[in-house]
This record gives sequence, structure tokens and C-alpha cells, in this order.
Amino acid sequence: MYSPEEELITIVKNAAVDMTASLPCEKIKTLLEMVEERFFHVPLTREEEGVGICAGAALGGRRSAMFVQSSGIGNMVNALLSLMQFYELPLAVFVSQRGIYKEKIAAQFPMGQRLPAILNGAGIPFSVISSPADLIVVAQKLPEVYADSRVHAFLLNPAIWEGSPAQRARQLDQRPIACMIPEQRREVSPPACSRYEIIETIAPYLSGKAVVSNLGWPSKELHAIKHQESNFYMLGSMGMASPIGLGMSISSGKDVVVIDGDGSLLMNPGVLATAAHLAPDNLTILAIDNSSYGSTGSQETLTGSCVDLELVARGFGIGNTLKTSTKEQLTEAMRSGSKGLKFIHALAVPGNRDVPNIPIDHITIKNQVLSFLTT
Ligand SMILES: Cc1ncc(C[n+]2csc(CCOP(=O)(O)OP(=O)(O)O)c2C)c(N)n1
Repeated sequence: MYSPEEELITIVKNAAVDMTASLPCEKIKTLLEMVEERFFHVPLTREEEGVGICAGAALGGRRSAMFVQSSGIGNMVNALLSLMQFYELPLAVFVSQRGIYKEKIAAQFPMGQRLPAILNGAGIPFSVISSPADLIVVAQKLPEVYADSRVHAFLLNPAIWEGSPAQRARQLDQRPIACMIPEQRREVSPPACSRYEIIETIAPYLSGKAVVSNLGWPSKELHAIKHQESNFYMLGSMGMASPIGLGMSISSGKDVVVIDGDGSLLMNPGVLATAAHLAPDNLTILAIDNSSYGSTGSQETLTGSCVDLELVARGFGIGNTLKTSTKEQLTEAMRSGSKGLKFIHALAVPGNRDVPNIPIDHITIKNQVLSFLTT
């Protein structure tokens, strides 16, 4: 018996999509369940994080597609523009468009109804899919998304799924509730080095690895200290460093190191939960914590007062965490060669080193990293 969910999944498979990421919408719950079963699938904590993970996955040679609710587009626009479109990376976004058909939740109207205008304003191309007959449009457009390396949204009207024989209720099983009691807080000495000195110290351990460096001064400092073609210099999209590195690590056998910042991690901390869940054995997240937004004038972040990023990582399920405040501890942390997801919380003093801008254009950066990860 015909089911629109089956047809869409076949179309997506035919376009050689090999990874999906989603954050649920009730209107596509059956579709999502089937997507989870049929594809390598990443459950997200926030839609924006998914854009970063899909960007990293694209750099690792994967074709990914996201499944989100229209409200989720509000959480994605900056990453879609300043990461995906900027670096010319492909992403198909299937959007369950709310507020337009038999909508019972008033809060869905503003975002759902204005979605086409928002996408138009943002310069994100989209196709309106109003009925199963329109799925042919997806079949026509989807291969172009990957051939031309661009972003395209498919707005799925809830009417598509009405009367589908595939509709089913998810079986809820009894799940254990995670309970991790962190070790006693360890005393560490105050930080002894700046971000620049930290990158200098870890530089010998970056050779032959893909490195994602946070936007602003961290990228410029890494470029000045140790340029290599496997460095992905972020030039925008704050909060996306760890998602990009996670996407790379699940798409490539190469080791990946992320140089993130405290302000940026606080913007998307949920990625630590997603990383713990996926548990790649080739990812190190180095959070350089200078308790400030160093690139914008060193305004204080909350890691100086109430947030311990190592405990955050542990709380989100990453077991292998280390806190460092000296070059020796940092060297030891980078050297300890055990495979597995690692989170290094490197305490730093604020400040930027006066280094030149990166003289490489963004498309060259992308192509070099793509070539490193896929060959
Ligand atoms: C969404 C968004 N908000 C704000 C900015 C401005 N901005 C660029 S870098 C940065 C600070 C990043 O701080 P952190 O991650 O702690 O790294 P640090 O520069 O201290 O190494 C900010 C606020 C931005 N680029 N994007």
C-alpha cells in the first residue's frame, strides 16, 4: 500500500544521502521513526548544532539531510548562512511546516506562517511540498543540492501524511535514567598561559590531524603557529566548532581536534551530550577557557564565576575529561594516547597575540580539509 513516508525515504536514499539528523516534530513522528531506522541518524539537542554536525560530515564526504520543525529554522538561520552557504557545503533540510494546516497550537502560527518570507529574506531556496503528488519535486531537486553544494529547504505540509497507512505509535520502552555523580572537585592552580601559548604547546600533537579552530583570534593564532591544510579555520558561525568537529569525526577515520572557546561552548553546550551519545573514538575537544569572549574585547563569561566546563562535559556524559592549567599538564593530556572521546578543559589567562589575518579564502580552506578527510 502506498505511503508518502516510504516514497520520501526512497527519494532520499536514491540521492545517496547517508546521514540524517533531526529534532522531532509531532506531525512527522512516523517519518522520523522510519528515518532513524533506515539511515545513520544523529538525534540533536538543538537544530543549529545539527547544521554544524552536517557541515563537518560534508567535509568528511558524507551527504546529510536534516528533519526539523518550522520553529527549528529560527534556531538555524545563522549557521545555515555563515557556515553552510558561506563555505558552499550541501544540506537538504526537510521542514515540517506548522501553522498552515489544521493547526491546534497557536504558538506555531507566527514562525510557521512566516517561514517562506523568512527563507526568502535569508536567501535560502526552498520548495513547497503540499501533497504526496508534490514529492516528485523533491526527487527532482534533491540531487542538485549535492551536485551544486547548496542549501535547500523542503517545506512539508502536514496534509501530506494525512491518512497514510504508515502512521504508527512509537513503542515506549523503559529506559534507564543516567546518573553520574561527578568526582570530588579537584583543586587546580590558576591558569599560567594564554590561548596563544596553549596552541603553541599542543601544536606538535596536531600534525596529521584535522583541526577545527574557533572563529576570531583562535583561528588566526593557530594559522600563525601551525598552518596545515587539514586545519578548518572558522571565519564565522560562533558556537559551531565542536559540532563541526563531531560531524568530521563520525564521517572520517582521521583523528579530529577541536579548539573551542568557553563563550562558544556556552552557546551550544548540548553538543557535548550529542558527542557523548555518538562516542566517536577519534575526537578531542579542547576547550580553551579564558573566562572571556576574547575575540570581541575580553568581556567576562560565566566560566569565571559559576560554570565549570569540565563538569558540564561530565554531566553531559563524557567520561574522559581533564582539566589543565599548566603547559606540562596540557602536554600530558594531549600525549595520553588512549583512543576515545576526550574533553580537555584548558584554563587560560585572557588576551590575544597580535598575529596577521588568515590569507586563505574560505573555499580553499574547505577544499583542502575535504581533500584531507576524504583521501
Ligand atoms: C552568533 C554570534 N554572536 C556573537 C558573535 C561575536 N563574537 C565573535 S567571536 C566571539 C567571542 C568568542 O569567545 P570564546 O568562544 O570564549 O573564544 P575566545 O575568543 O575567548 O577564544 C563573539 C562574541 C558572533 N560572531 N556570532
